[in-house]
Amino acid sequence: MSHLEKVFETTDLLLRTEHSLCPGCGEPVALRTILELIGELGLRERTICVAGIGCYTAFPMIMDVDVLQALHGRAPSVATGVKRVRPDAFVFTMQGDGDMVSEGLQEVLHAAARGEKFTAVVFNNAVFGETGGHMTATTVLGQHTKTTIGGRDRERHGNPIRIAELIAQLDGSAYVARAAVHTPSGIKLARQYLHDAFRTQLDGKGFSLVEILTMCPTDWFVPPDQGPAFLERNLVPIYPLGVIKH
Ligand SMILES: Cc1ncc(C[n+]2csc(CCOP(=O)(O)OP(=O)(O)O)c2C)c(N)n1
Ligand code: SF4
Ligand SMILES: [Mg+2]
Repeated sequence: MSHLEKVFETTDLLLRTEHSLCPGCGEPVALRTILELIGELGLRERTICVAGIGCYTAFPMIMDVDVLQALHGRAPSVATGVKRVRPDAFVFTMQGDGDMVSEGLQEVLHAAARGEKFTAVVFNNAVFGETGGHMTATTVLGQHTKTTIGGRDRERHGNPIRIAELIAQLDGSAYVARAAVHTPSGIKLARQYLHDAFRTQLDGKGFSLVEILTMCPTDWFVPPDQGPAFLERNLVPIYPLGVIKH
């Protein structure tokens, strides 16, 4: 094991520290936080992740927990089936804003309204990252993407959707929070919110969702080290961090 691996090794549920995502991407940070918690809560043998399709679809290769691959946007329905058949399992979905909010919005709304007892995790980077950076339903007004070259325009493209607030309105949701992984204190809060969402599921209280704002420097057209500042400046004002429902 190299010195670098020792420094970054925080959980043996992460099989390797190398990944195929871009430098400065926020999704690997979010993944590590999730896996650390699963290890600490002793959920390793009981965990089933249902993955959507986006850059994070590369993660099952480096996660030492069971993963089912869902079609675009359909992870909440697959997770519903898994949790109903295996109520003893710890089930979480891993989706992006494109997958959850653009492609599969009805899936997550209905799962939340039904009060399905799994945890939905959504990495919101406000773009379809994997396919080259097109606008999603969460792209903020003024944001430049491959399909909103002049910036997202309210008249032409509509307003962004705040998925966490939407889910919080539904009676079946028991815990909803929004975090970000662009600063050390942000990661600490993300960890706390994920912990509380996981506990909600373990206590059988209903549907839980944690939205995690993640950096996508590649499709924000900024250098990797500018990602956190871009997130703070452009995403946090539209998507305020904190617990929305508990
Ligand atoms: C050319 C092309 N168009 C569309 C798709 C379908 N597709 C796969 S991943 C993806 C983007 C998912 O975006 P998101 O869930 O936000 O994840 P991110 O990549 O941003 O992490 C889309 C649209 C595809 N695979 N290839
Ligand atoms: S395109 Fe964006 S979300 Fe995808 S790996 Fe690169 S930085 Fe991460
Ligand atoms: Mg995305």
